[in-house]
Amino acid sequence: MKNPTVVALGNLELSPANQDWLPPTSFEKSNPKPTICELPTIRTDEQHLMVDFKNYYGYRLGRDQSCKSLHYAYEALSLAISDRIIDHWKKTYNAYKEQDCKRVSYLSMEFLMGRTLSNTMINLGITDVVLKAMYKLGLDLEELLEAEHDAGLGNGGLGRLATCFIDSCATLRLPVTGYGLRYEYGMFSQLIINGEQVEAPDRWLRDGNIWETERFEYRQIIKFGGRTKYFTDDQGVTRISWIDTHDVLAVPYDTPVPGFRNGVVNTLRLWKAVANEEFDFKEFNGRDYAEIVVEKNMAENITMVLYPNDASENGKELRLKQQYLFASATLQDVIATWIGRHGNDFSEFTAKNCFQLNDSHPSIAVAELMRLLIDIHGLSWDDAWNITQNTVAYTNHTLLPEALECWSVNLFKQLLPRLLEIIFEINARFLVEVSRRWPGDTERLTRMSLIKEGTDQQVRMAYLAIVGSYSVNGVAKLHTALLQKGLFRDFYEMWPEKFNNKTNGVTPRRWIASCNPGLADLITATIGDGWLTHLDRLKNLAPYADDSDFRQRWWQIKRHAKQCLIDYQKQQHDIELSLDALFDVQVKRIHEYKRQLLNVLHVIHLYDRIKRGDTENWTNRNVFIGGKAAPGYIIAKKTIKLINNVADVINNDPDVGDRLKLIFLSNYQVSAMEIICPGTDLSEQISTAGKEASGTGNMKFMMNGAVTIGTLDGANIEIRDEVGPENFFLFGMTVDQIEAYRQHYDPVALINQDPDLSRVFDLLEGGHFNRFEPGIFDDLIASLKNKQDIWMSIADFRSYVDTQKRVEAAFKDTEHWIRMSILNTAHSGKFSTDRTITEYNQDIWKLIPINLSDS
Ligand code: 26Q
Repeated sequence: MKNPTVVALGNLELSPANQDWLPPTSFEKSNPKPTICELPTIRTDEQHLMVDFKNYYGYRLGRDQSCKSLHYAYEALSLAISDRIIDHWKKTYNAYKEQDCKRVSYLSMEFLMGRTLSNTMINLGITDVVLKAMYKLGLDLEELLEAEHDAGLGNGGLGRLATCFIDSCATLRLPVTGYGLRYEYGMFSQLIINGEQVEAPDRWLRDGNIWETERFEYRQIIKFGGRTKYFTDDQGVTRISWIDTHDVLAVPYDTPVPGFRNGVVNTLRLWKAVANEEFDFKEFNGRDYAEIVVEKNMAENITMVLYPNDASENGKELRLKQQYLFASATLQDVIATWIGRHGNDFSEFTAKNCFQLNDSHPSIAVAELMRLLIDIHGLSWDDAWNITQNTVAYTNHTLLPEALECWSVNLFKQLLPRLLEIIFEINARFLVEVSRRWPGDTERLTRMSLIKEGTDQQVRMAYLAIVGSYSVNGVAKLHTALLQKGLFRDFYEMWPEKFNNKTNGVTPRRWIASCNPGLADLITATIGDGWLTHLDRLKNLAPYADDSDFRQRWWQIKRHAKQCLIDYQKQQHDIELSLDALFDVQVKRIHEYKRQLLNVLHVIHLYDRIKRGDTENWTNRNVFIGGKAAPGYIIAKKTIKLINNVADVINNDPDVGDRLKLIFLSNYQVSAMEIICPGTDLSEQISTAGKEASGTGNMKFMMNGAVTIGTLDGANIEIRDEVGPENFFLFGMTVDQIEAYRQHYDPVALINQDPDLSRVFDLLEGGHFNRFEPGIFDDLIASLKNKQDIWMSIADFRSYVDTQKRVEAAFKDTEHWIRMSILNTAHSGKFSTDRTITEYNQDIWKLIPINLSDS
């Protein structure tokens, strides 16, 4: 029996498993329908907003005019606005519950949210009224928005994609809950000291986080360590229990996810690790009480920090603990809700649930779901496997083999002994299936085994995800094709029907409406406001590319955004930038495959031309490069140092002037991109073909009217298909050419043959950019000249430089450039996450959009 009082109080479902935790209450007996649960309607006009703001500011936060920090004004406004979501949040939750609809749990170790306030106002459709209310209070809304700290719970593309996805799911009225981890420290802040990256901790929660609600009542117990014990139950069945464990609590923090003006508010649920204070007194065993309390609190370290690697695995024990706590807490939460409604009957579980795994990071969920169904809920292996294999779906985000996570079997045995047993059993049964299909093919068995043999046996987490799921998708057409041909070839041969493509997207609410309001207003004034949820309607802008009035307005908006970017970089550098120059931008994580070095080689080449007086028909250019390097990635950190040293020389050379500037944008993060992408003319997407799975920055730039210079890689290919080759600057080798060329790649010969490139290397090797730091770039230079260099920057140099020349000529013809800019926006409709999510739903999830009026 459910407890109606509690249901009424929180409007949230409680599973029987959770009911032990409830505080004693007398509401139910005394007042079966307590009126405290009937919320008064809150009006969102200027007057009410102002009153609520003042109440929060003065009473709840206890501030007055003497307070110098804008943070509290930001908080007061956010509290007033979050009050306007709560009722919808409960209604959405109740609708899902009452309609007992199929649901998706989106499992992502990262949610790179950035700021929340502006986006929330846009989705609620209240930006104008808030602006006026704040104005009447003598406050500048812009300044309040700036006071919000970024929630940087992610490394880059994958984490940001998760956040765009949940925005689109709510907008499309789909019952999708985001599940993640609530790291105490998000992505580090990047300081640049003497040209080098220095990492500073990001305590994003220091000033509190008004958007989240702790829900201790839904905490879950997570086991670590211990051993397994076999026993016979009262039905005579052999069962297994996992005992002598060290337990940790996972406590959820919920954040509302409002859809775009549709009354739907979904949930993002992030888990925090907390010490289990229920001491087993035997554990004291004569030990010091304080010592034990401290030891117990070590549990909280599990969610202390986001790992800042975005491309290679590092095998740290704490990371495996994070993955398991995350997967286990999430699955237990979903199963508890299930049992609350359906009891122990799992026959419909698959029809009503899907777990979408954002990369293989949470793929331990495959084994954990098996454990929960078999050990805890008493299902047979076959029934549990049938449920697992038809409920889990996996998205891959990388083609780099070194980024595929593997865990040492020994570590697994020690930390998660029961899970390892299950993985071995899954593998044994899977290999039987493979050998039936390909008898005698032992090499294939070795290749496909979930366990990589060797002195230190390893569990291949991506393979576990593939074997345990019914759908495997890549994130751009090329990426999916390459997975099928390369990394996952054997699995594709075995299960072609599992594989599918879902090209990434970005949400136009944040990446146009919120970050570029001037552009959004012009678009709406021209084609109406339907584009915000039907982005393909942007194509109706295309005819306006021929309208000179429209072009002028378009250019004014672009120049205004460029000025904002100039002002933004002024906070970091004391450099004067020309507004008329071409704004050439590459912002993304620093990685060899993304080839920031190729960009630098081009900048040095331009500098060399200026110094030689080769400046006829010159186009002035401001080159911006920004991004963080994984702290242990030496070459990436050196690349940052090189960019800063080259910038120092160029920006201080009086011969150069406005012709060329190089700016390293430090601490690149979501809120920075919101300023950068509207102010960009040229988007640099220059990865080695076949290495960038998709890219999503490329889509943000395109939507905001930047033209791309790019290789045929990831989603660049689809961007070019949409906008047409005449509005895209293509360069470089294709995947096939790169692979064929690898065998006889000779970068030194290429340098010697090309006078431009030779001069660039003369400058680099002559120490022109490290006069007082001899030898510091030797390793970078050596990596570029190495025949084995897999990123092959030198192979694409000539083509890149020639294409940049075409860019310069195109930019000189301003009217032509504006046309290209308009057409890029006009043809960016495909890259809305509304389209991506619609495809996930049609092909993988099969959810029915919720109808709130039915409840
Ligand atoms: C692995 C092991 C240990 C610690 C951390 C990690 C780790 C963490 C994050 C590995 C990878 C990531 C993130 C990867 C990522 O962001 N990939 C990008 O995903 C985007 C969205 O699909 C694509 O557009 C990019 O092309 C892809 O690089």
